[in-house]
Amino acid sequence: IQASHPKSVDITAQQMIFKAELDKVETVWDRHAAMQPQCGFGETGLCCRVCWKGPCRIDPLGNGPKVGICGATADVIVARNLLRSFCVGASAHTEHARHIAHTLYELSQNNAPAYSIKDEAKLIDVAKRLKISTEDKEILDIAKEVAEVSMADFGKHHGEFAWLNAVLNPLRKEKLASLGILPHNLDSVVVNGLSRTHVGSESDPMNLLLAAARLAAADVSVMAMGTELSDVLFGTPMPSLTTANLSVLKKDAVNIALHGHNPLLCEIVCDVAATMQEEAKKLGAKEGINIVGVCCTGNEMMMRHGVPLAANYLSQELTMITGAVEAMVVDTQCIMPAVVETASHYHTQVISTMDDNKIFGATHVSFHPESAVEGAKQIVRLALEAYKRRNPDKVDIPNHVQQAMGGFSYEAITAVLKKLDNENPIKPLIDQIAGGNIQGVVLFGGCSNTKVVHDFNYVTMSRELIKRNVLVLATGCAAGALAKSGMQTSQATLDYAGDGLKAVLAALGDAAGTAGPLPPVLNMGSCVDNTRAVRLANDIAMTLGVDLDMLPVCVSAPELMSEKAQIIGTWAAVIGLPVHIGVVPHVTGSSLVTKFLTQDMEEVLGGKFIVELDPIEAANKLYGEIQKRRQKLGI
Ligand code: NFS
Ligand code: SF4
Repeated sequence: IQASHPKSVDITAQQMIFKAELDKVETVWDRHAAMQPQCGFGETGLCCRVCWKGPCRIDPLGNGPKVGICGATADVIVARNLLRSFCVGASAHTEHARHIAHTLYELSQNNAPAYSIKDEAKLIDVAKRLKISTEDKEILDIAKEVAEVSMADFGKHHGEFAWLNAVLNPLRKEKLASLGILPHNLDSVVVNGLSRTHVGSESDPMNLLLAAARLAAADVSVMAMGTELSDVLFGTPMPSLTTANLSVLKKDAVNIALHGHNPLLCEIVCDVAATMQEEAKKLGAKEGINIVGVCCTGNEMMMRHGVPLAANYLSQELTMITGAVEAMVVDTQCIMPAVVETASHYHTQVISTMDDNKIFGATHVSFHPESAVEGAKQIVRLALEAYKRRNPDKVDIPNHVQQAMGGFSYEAITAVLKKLDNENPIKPLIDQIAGGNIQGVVLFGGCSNTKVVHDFNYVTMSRELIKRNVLVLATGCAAGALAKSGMQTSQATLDYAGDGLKAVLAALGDAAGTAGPLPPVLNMGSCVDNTRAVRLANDIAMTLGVDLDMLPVCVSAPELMSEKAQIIGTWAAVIGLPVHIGVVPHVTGSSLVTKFLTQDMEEVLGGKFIVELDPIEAANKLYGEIQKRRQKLGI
């Protein structure tokens, strides 16, 4: 099966790729082409730069040295590189969650005036799961305790790992404990992982892989913290209709693209922009200020406020190619350094906001919880200034507005199910799975990657699976791709779903009170929000009295690239799920590591990686895994 375009199947992206050529602006695809052929040592994971005796490289074809200068084998080098990458991915999640927990704490001390507890019920629910008593306590006191227990998890050296207990089901915890890979906190597993990769430290590749599994269990815990505390501060998402793709930019508005990850920034910019609409209109922008999202910040705002999503990772530069973006406001993660160069061809102001994530060439507005409103005002003013410099001749905004429904948090899904069975909301879902109307569930997550035609695998695989009555969940750039391609609409259910799935989604749509069936792809949010799906899966598993390794549930990251996506895929396998990836990971230089990840891991943990580059074949393989698990369950 061939994609309709060599670079992207997002038609608005195709238009802007064409415009980029006319405007003589380089894009990520040009840089990808210039980088070919890519280094075979790097691709196979066989390049070691751990110490300055190196770099050392092992020839994957067996010619030349078989070990590094220190004697490290291919297996050691590959396992060490992998663990290092995972440490970086986990660190990114850790800093994200730490920031939010810290803000919650500051709020409880009245030091963060821009923030408030938007969802008290969620706070109480989180407190309970963290085993914090809430009786007769003021809400701010509960917030303080939740923040303190969360922050303590980062550096805990004894006692309970509170978020791990809240996230992993008891059976999985037992399993990890029996393997000696139950982590005790968040920060030291990362430090431990890094220290083991120092020159002359661990040279047992299997033990390095176990360290990676332990790190992954910590990572899933910290991601849950990030998501759930964000819900407390900004509200738990509920379904709402919005639009997606580059058409969401408006010719007659001051367009501000919010890009990055942490809702701490974008929430306040949204609030402040709402109060500055008149200033924009005075400048001649008839439609005022138009906020759009890019990447996971976009997902966060789409989920909670129905803010339109302009782009996922690979189309981030293309937002500016429209010539209509006044400001690209970024915080951290997945921001291509190239955005500054792209912006320089237009009037776009790139604004960085985090003191520890500066973007070279951008204007920096230092953003802090204590002074968030002032910071946000400054940002919006910079956008208004930029609007005066906009060149109308360079503006060309695609016109293919795509509807999308977002907001399917765990709570939102449970609320719909409650309408069918208030006592036991998970039962109707289990019944449909057991009866076969829903064959299984596939969670799509991860990035976009120039090695894959942008959005193509997501669209192709999801359609293929939906046709076979597999319910699809999505987060991150996967959710973005599937929003932009129309897969988060009632129409997509009518067009693509198999009969069983169609009937279920129609019944759920009735229960939810939506105009038609629920979409066949339920958007669960940003990348960090993957744990929303874990909670749902655990509910199913615990009701059935089994662990996740028995459920007909799979994960797919068919266009992944980042280290965060790598560790997410790893925890999904570590908690017992088959994980498809559509890009060859940098491990093939070690047969031991490759075999562990794709085979042996399944025997020990129940989950494993499936590498398949062809999207139809990948859908077939996941469907096969689902059937295997249905058989094990006897359904
Ligand atoms: Ni997650 Fe991939 Fe980035 Fe979000 Fe997108 S690239 S790992 S999905 S934006 S974090
Ligand atoms: Fe080479 Fe060993 Fe140094 Fe790696 S750690 S660069 S293999 S000498």
